[in-house]
Amino acid sequence: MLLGFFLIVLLSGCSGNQSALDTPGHSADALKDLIILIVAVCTVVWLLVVGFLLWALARKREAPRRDNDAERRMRLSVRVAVAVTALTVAGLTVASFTTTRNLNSGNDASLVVRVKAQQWWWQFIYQDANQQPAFLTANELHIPVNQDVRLELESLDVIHSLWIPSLAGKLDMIPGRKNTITIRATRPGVYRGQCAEFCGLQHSHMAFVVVAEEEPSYRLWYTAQAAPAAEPTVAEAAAGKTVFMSKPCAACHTIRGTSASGTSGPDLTHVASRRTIGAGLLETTRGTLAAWIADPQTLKPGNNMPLVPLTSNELRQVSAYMEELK
Ligand code: HEC
Ligand SMILES: [Cu+2]
Repeated sequence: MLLGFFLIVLLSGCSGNQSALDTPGHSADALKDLIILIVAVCTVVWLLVVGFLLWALARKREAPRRDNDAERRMRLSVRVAVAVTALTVAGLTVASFTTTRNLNSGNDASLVVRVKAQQWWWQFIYQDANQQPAFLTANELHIPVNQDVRLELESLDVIHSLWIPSLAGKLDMIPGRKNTITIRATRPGVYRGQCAEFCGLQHSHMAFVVVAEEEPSYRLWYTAQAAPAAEPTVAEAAAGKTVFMSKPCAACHTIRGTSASGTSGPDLTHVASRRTIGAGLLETTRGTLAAWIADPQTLKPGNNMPLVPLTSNELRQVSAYMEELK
């Protein structure tokens, strides 16, 4: 009963959009096979050891015999045991070496995205065919299914680590260094990525979303993201735009097609098209946008957006503007 309960609790962690055991990703799949192989081998070894231990405990004690036959048998079994152990360890080493070697084989990726990690959010820079930046976005990566995507990983401050358990193993992001990882999703879906290296106060709120989709919908998304921001359609949002441009907001955030061109915060050109704000902290709605702008330091203490004082009218207007940035 109790065992069953623990098993259910344990196994419930095996599926979902952030699981290394539920793997629609090409290299995560290879890693999962490796995990299963190692766990299986270790289970067999453990059962053998415990079996022998129980057998030895239960055995009747005999008077020590010192004949040649018994000694020869003992020597032989020790040799066999050493050989089997060495072979097992060597086998696992080879398996893990070949798996990890094959992980990054996709160097002819059709899509390259530069990823810049910083406390505590992710900037994604989509590269065009000439390897020039096509557009920037944050905390939400879209990829076409069944294609290799090369992520070029950089960090702007401390060491971070990129991990999308459903798609690939993790890789550190080290200041002054460029690491690359190739990911491929084999079925459409929404997966979760997370910083996997403690990087300060809000490390746990440094997540992102990966949306793997069929080529046509990926193309639509790409075209929409590459376009400049939509002009406000209602008066409240238009007033919000004016407020945004006259406050420090514009010094930290870019909204393409406007005079806002700051770079220390996420690009907001299409902020409302993204599923979350605050790097996975809150689902994007008009309400959460307003809550965030009103008091970012209570929602995500220590993050690099200061509280910019606004009147309640200005807050309503700015939130209306943000909500229209689809
Ligand atoms: C000093 C720079 C700075 C100023 C000024 C600033 N922000 Fe930010 N903003 C940031 C940073 C940094 C983040 C990301 C915080 C995080 O997720 O850790 C952010 C996040 C946001 C987000 C969420 C975006 C996302 O995709 O997660 C919105 C919306 C936003 N800011 C709007 C505003 C508005 C509106 C103003 C003006 C009232 C403003 N910001 C002023 C730096 C700034
Ligand atoms: Cu981090």
